[in-house]
Amino acid sequence: MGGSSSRDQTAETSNSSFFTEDELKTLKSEYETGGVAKVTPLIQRKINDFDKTELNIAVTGETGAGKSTFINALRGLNEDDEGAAKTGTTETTMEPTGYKHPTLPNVWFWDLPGMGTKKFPANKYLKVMEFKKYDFFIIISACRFTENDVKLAKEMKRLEKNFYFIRSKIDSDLHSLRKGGRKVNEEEELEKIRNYCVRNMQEAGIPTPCVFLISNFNLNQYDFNLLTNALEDDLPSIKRSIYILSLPNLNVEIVERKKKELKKRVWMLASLSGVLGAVPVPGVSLGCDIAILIGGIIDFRKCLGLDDASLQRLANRAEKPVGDLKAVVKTPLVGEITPDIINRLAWGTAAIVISGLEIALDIIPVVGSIFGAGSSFLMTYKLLTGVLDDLTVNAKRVVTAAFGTD
Ligand SMILES: Nc1nc2c(ncn2[C@@H]2O[C@H](COP(=O)(O)OP(=O)(O)O)[C@@H](O)[C@H]2O)c(=O)[nH]1
Ligand SMILES: [Mg+2]
Repeated sequence: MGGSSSRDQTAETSNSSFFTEDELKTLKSEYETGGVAKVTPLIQRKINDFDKTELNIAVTGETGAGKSTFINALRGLNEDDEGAAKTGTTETTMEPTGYKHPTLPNVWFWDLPGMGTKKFPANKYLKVMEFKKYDFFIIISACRFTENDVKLAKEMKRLEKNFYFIRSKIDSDLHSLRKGGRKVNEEEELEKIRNYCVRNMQEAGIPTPCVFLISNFNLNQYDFNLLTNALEDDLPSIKRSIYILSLPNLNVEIVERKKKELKKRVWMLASLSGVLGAVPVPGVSLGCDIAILIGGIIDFRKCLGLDDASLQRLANRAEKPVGDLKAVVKTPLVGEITPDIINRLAWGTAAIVISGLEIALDIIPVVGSIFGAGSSFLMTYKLLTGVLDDLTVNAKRVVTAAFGTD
């Protein structure tokens, strides 16, 4: 990959909990000396970190390269959707333009004008663009990468920023090759384009560039998955989590990856519920905090693209009636969350103590000992795990209905 690969081994562990091994050790020792009162602020601080962390993705390249179209595609937006970036304009602004993620308030995509236009000589560019702010850079080109692209990449390397090259409009390359009914070996042609870009950059002084071939009109094809894997590997743990949740729902693999990240949120919300304790709600006999539970359900369904607005956007992208997607959603969890639905969820949690013990023994004895079996922690954990499973199954059905892959 481009810049320095900074996978933080220590923070990321094999457990699927929200806390790292080190944090769990700290929680345990603090608990032993100071009880729940001492661990509560630690848990709350971690949740705050999670909620506050921003992800800023910069996209740069010459006018017409496909920056705006790519930013829309990453957000699962069509050009005429609300908040979409205008495409096909030749106007270039001097400043980076920020675009919000449709569901995650802390995720921003930045459209940066290409470097080296007359308005924008290289030295001035690097100053104006506030490089520090971005988590990584994507440099897009629709044909060969220019001297300026390379200059920019070298500068990023110097600043230890990760950068990735995208060669866009691959669909139209293949389309041109197929003109007149010519038979084309797609793999071979893609390899040729890749090699051409790589050679082009090697000559300009980047010895091992990684180039991803992409069609902004269909991210499910070509190298988009490889790109997301590379990005994921290079991001530190909390940002990685947010990045995965920000991905458009393109296929069942992405839904599954999101589920894994949301599982950490189950831990987070269960811990929060555990330290806050149970809040009794009239008519619902449930030993946990209902507000946390409902908040979790709403959050999960947004992240999995099951809220109305997300379904509509997906339908637009897939060019299918939204009714076709809604027809495969078979869970009461997408409607209004009523006490009745919560009660139904809680049904069958009589075995809570047993599965509670399983969790405690199997994954983290610490949290088990802090919160105790039958506690608000375990109840929330159990209910949200069920919610997540149910929503994931439905989200997979929806992407399959949208893009017909599985
Ligand atoms: N065929 C094809 N056209 C694309 C692709 N990405 C962008 N375009 C088109 O290229 C033109 C310029 O794209 P735009 O996103 O506005 O480029 P920007 O100036 O870098 O923001 C528009 O007409 C887009 O529809 C792609 O992957 N494939
Ligand atoms: Mg643009």
